[in-house]
Amino acid sequence: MERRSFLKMSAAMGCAATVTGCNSGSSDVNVVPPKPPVGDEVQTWSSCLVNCGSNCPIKVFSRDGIITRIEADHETSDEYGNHQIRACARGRSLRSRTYAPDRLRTPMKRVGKRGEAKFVPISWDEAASTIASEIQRIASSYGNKSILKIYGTGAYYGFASSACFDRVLNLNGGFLQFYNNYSWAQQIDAAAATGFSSTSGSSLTALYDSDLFLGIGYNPSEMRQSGSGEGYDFLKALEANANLEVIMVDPRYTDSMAGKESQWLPIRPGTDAAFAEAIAYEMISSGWVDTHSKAFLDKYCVGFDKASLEKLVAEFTASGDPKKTQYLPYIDVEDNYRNYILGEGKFVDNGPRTPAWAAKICGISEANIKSVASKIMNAKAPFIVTGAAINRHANGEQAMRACYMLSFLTGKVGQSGVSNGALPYQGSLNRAGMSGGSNPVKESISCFMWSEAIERGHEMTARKDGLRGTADLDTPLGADTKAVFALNSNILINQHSDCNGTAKILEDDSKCELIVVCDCWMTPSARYADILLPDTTWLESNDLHKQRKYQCSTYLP
Ligand SMILES: Nc1nc2c(c(=O)[nH]1)N[C@H]1C(S)=C(S)[C@@H](COP(=O)(O)OP(=O)(O)OC[C@H]3O[C@@H](n4cnc5c(=O)[nH]c(N)nc54)[C@H](O)[C@@H]3O)O[C@H]1N2
Ligand SMILES: Nc1nc2c(c(=O)[nH]1)N[C@H]1C(S)=C(S)[C@@H](COP(=O)(O)OP(=O)(O)OC[C@H]3O[C@@H](n4cnc5c(=O)[nH]c(N)nc54)[C@H](O)[C@@H]3O)O[C@H]1N2
Ligand SMILES: [Mo]
Repeated sequence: MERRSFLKMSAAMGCAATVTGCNSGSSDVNVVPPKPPVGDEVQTWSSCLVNCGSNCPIKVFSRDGIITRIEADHETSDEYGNHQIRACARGRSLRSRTYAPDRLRTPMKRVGKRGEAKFVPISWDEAASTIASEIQRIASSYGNKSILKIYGTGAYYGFASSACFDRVLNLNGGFLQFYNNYSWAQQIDAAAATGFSSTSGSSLTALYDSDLFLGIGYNPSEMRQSGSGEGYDFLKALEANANLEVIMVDPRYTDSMAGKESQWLPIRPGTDAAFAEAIAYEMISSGWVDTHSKAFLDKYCVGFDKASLEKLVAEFTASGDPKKTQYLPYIDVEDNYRNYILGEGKFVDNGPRTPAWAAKICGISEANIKSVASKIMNAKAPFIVTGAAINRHANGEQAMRACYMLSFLTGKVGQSGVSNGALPYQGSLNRAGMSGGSNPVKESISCFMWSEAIERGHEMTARKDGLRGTADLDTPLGADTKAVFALNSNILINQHSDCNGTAKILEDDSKCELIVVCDCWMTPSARYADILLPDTTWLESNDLHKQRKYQCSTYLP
């Protein structure tokens, strides 16, 4: 009901009441319509499902099906460890989000050129039958590998969630899948190459026993803000350990600092590898590694120096195991970390990774780099974390690996108060959902390759393009992407790289012939839809979620 008509109606009702009052006792009294009873306010539990991943529990109050207010959790007496899982501003504003006036309300189809955002409303029946006939046409003309559902993190529930559309597309013979994610792709591979998983660092409670924290692009107070996130755990650890020295390396001065840091080192974005390598140079060239951590490196690591690689070659050769001997031709004992950092052997032309060399690249002074290096060497229990921002740059994999090395160079990984360099454990509520069925198409492309797949999907292979699920590395996929489903995703234009280049690819509707977008709002990506579907938000849909008592127990460190 619009506010104006509401006011008119209440004015009319007020008048009626007055008239009734005047006529009380007369026989006309019953002509006044009875007021509809106002329902009681009821409270239900839901959770905030924005993709910080914390999934905070939320109390939703409503009356007659209309949300009246939102409250965050305050069910416990709030000792840390059994604390209230208070949502951040995003969780608390879910009522405004749900009732936002710019919500999409009806299915629409494109009438202008692709990207012009000229749409007309259509019925759900027309939307459904158009999508049905288009995916059948495209599958039979180009094959099911030409249909792709791209990455999207706006909703993990309900209509746009994987399950519903996966099911439809699977029943149509399947669709090309993607692997990996925009958040962590490079760091996942960098961590695997270093020997662990990218989110398997020590829990933040280990900070209680540490004397030095080095956060490189680490910002839990902004990325995991609520009571269930590491922002709070980080704060509590700093409170509990007053002796902890906190050094933050970030181009921005962030909420994770805000006076809590001992030192902020602003760095040029994308240059962390140079910073880390110069620290490694200090640790190795000073002889500190030889005296303090060489035994650890010899025992647990491979590739630090020539001797460790020679040992590996001898071991592989002696084993006679083809699974190992197949790698022998690729092992170059000169190609080792120590040579690389010191600029020796085959790396003479690179030169040594000195602080003077790095300072010019990363913008942190030589003196500050040397000081961080000596703090790491002198710390009893250094806790080093490299945040995922470092991986979201060109060559992010190598930058992550460079930073991860610092923890191993200390030789203290595994000791109390020390971490391995990876992100601390991130707790979150498990969400239940229905199954999308099984997909007959087994090939998958990297989540980032979808715009390439529109241009030259037919020639992509495992060897050249990282295609997965094919037996032969050189077998081409054989299909360009002809249909794209962007569900709860703003990746088409906003969140991918090279927006203008991507827009050009999408504008040509002879390349990708069908774009379906499902969102709650008109976004840059939604403008490129052929069929645009409005979605409910999660407070408007029924789903399976756990009760608070179960949710909270999953968060506790
Ligand atoms: N330039 C740049 N690009 C980036 C990043 C960056 O830092 N900088 N970060 C990368 C990372 S880590 C990620 S995870 C991705 C995120 O990229 P996306 O996965 O695209 O995430 P969002 O843009 O948060 O949300 C996607 C869409 O979901 C919609 N949405 C919200 N609620 C609902 C709902 O209930 N139903 C439906 N159907 N839609 C809904 C939103 O309106 C939004 O358009 O971006 C990546 N791209
Ligand atoms: N409030 C909020 N929280 C979120 C999200 C959100 O959209 N809003 N998105 C969620 C998602 S999907 C993800 S993947 C995570 C991402 O969370 P993070 O991976 O932590 O990503 P960012 O917040 O982009 O970056 C972390 C910090 O790194 C800094 N930084 C950026 N580039 C560099 C660099 O080159 N070097 C160094 N040293 N620092 C750098 C940034 O200034 C920032 O303070 O956050 C999640 N949480
Ligand atoms: Mo992300």
